[in-house]
Amino acid sequence: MSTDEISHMFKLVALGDGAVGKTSCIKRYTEGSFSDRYIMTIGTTFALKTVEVNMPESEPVKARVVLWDLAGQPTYNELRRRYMAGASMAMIVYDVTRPQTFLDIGEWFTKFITVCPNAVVAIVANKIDRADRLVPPESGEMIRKWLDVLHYETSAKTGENIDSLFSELVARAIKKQRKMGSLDHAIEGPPTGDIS
Ligand SMILES: Nc1nc2c(ncn2[C@@H]2O[C@H](COP(=O)(O)OP(=O)(O)O)[C@@H](O)[C@H]2O)c(=O)[nH]1
Ligand SMILES: [Mg+2]
Repeated sequence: MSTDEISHMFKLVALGDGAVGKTSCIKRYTEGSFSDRYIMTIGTTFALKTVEVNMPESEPVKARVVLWDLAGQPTYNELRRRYMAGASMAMIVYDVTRPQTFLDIGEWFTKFITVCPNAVVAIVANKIDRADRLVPPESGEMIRKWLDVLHYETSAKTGENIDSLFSELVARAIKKQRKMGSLDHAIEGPPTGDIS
């Protein structure tokens, strides 16, 4: 696949409490693999993925996504802001077996949307393969309506809904960019024509 066919570049950040499955979701999506071992990510890791998205009413679009994966929760606001800055999309992940990680979603959302008010956000209920699930699907539905975001139920282990999550994020980001582009144009006003 040659680079010149790629028409969009996006930054995606993974957010959410520790051990909810951020790294696992990214790994499943970019490498198609999963590990049961918990390896704490050190620092920030990046993954690259080229995505072809079928858009309604236009040709398929090729986009390159840089996925940013930060280890732990940065305690310094400035560090967290720099990590989030310039992102077109965020996935905010919680673990359906740990209710506290669900309760923390609101805070992650507020922090992110303050830095990137125009980004597309997906709230991700991960580990749905687990039999000891405690956070019901209804809670996710509630947060989807409340925050007006995308909501996906996933398992990085089985791969369920992982591809659709990322495809939808990219498709929404492309749509948003197109809309914003035409807005810019509207603000600039119509071309004034030749002054010769
Ligand atoms: N059963 C199950 N375990 C998962 C899933 N996603 C992640 N895990 C496990 O949860 C732990 C933390 O995952 P990790 O991706 O490192 O979390 P992170 O700290 O948010 O990046 C690891 O032991 C993973 O194997 C999932 O969908 N199902
Ligand atoms: Mg991680």
